[in-house]
Amino acid sequence: MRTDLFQGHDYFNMDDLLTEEQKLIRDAARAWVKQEVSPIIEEAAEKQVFPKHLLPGLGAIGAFGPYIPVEYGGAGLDQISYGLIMQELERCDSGLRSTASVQSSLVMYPIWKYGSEAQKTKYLPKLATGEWIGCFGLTEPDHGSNPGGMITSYVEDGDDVILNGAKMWISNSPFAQIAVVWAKNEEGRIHGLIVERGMEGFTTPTMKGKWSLRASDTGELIFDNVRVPKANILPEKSGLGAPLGCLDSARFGIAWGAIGAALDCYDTALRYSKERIQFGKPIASFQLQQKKLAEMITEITKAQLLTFRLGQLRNEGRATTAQISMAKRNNVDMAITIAREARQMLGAMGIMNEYPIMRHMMNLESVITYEGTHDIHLLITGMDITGENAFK
Ligand code: TGC
Ligand code: FAD
Repeated sequence: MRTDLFQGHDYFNMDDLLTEEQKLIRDAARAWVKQEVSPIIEEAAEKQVFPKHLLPGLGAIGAFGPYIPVEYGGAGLDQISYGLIMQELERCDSGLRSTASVQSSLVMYPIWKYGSEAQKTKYLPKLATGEWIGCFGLTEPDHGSNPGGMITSYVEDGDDVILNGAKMWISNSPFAQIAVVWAKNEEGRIHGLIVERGMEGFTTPTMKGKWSLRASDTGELIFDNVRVPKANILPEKSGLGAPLGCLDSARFGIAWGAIGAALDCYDTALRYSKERIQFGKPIASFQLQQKKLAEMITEITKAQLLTFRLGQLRNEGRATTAQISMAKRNNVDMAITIAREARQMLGAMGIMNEYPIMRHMMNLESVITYEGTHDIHLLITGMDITGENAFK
C-alpha cells in the first residue's frame, strides 16, 4: 500500500484567484482522495476493476453534478469548483475522474439541460448521491470521431419506441443503472433516450484487455429490439449538437483533470530527484534533471492559467467549443509529456507500481483519445481560426 505524499504546486500563486469556498472544496476532495482512494488505486488498476464502494464518497464530496442546482440534488457550485474536483480526482487516477465526468457532464448534464421536469426529478437526485450510476452512449464500433454517422436508431410503436443498434467503448456501462443513448429517429434526427437496466433486449458486456484506464469499467451497450417509453426521450434538444453540448462540459473537466495527473507526476519526480543519490549527489543537482523539472512546472503553470481563465469564461457562459478543445488538447498533451519525462527521471523505479507515474502515463493514452482525439481537437481549432472545415 502506497503512502500518498502529494503536495500541491502553485508556482504563480493561483490560489490567490480562488474563493475560500473553491479552496475548501478542492482541499476536501484532496483529503478524501488521499484517505480513501490512494491506498487502493494500484490494486484496483492491476485487477482491472472500478472500486464501486467509492461511489457514495464521490457523491458526498460533490463530484457527481457539482454544478447541478441543489433543487435536483446537485451541489450548485460554479465551474471552477467543478474543475478543481476533477483535478483532484485525476491527480489520483484518470479512471476515477472518468467516472465523475461521465456521471456529471454526460448523464446529469443532458438530463438537466434537455430533460423534462419528470425526468429531472426522477433521475438527478439519485445520480447526485451515487445511488444510481449512468453512462453515455455515443460512440459506435464504426463511428468514433464521426458520431453523426451513427446507425443506432428507433422506430415508434404506440407510447414506446423500439431501439436497435450497438455502442462501444462506454465508460461505466457494465454497472450503470441507466444509459443516456444517442440514436436516430425515423427521419434520421438524433435524439437522447434514457435506457434503464432491466429493459428487455438491453445488455452491457464488459470490454476487457485494456492497458489503460484499468480502474474504470468500460463496456458495450447492445440494443436488440429494446422497448423504451417515449417518456424517456429527452424532449428539449435534438440533433448532433445535443451530445456535442455535453462533450463541451466533459472536455472542460478533462482539461482540469489532466493538470492533476501532471501535478502528481511532477511531484513524484521532484521528491525522488532530491532523494536519489548518483555520483555522490542527489540527481536533482544535475542540470539535465533540473531542465526536466523546470520545464514541467512551466508547462503546468501555463495550463493552470489557461484553464482558470476558461473556468471564468464558462462561469460567464462565454466559453466556446473551440476554446474548450484547445484547453483539453493542450493540457492532456502537456500531462502525457510530463508523465513520460517524469518516468525517465525515476530510472528503473519509474516502471514500478510503487510510484503512480506509469499508471498515469498509460491512463493518459485513453484521455488523449476519448472525448475527441488530439487530432480532432486540432482540426476544431483549425476550423475556428480559418473558417475551413478539414474534417470531410
Ligand atoms: P458539425 O456539422 O460540426 O455539427 C453538427 C451540429 O452540432 C452543432 N454543434 C454544437 N452544438 C452544441 N455544442 C457544440 N459543442 C457543438 N458543436 C457543433 C453544429 O452547429 C451543428 O448543428 P446543426 O444545427 O447545424 O446541425 O458536426 P460534424 O459531423 O462535422 O462533427 C464535428 C466533430 C468531428 C468536431 C464532432 O463530431 C466531434 O467532436 N467528434 C469527436 C467525437 C467525440 O468527442 N466523441 C466523444 C464520445 S464520449 C466519450 O469519449 C466519453 S469518454 C468518457 C470519460 O470521460 O471517461
Ligand atoms: P477513430 O475515429 O477511428 O480515429 C482513428 C484515428 O483517425 C485517430 O487518430 C483520429 O484522430 C483520426 N481521425 C479520425 N477522423 C479524422 C479526420 N477527419 N481527420 C484527421 N484524422 C482523423 N465513447 C462514448 O460514447 N462514451 C464513453 O463513455 C466512452 N468512453 C471511453 C473510454 C475509453 C477508455 C476509451 C478509450 C474511449 C471511450 N469512448 C467513449 C470512445 C471515444 O470517444 C472514441 O474512442 C474517440 O472518440 C475516437 O474514436 P475511435 O476510437 O473510433 O477512433
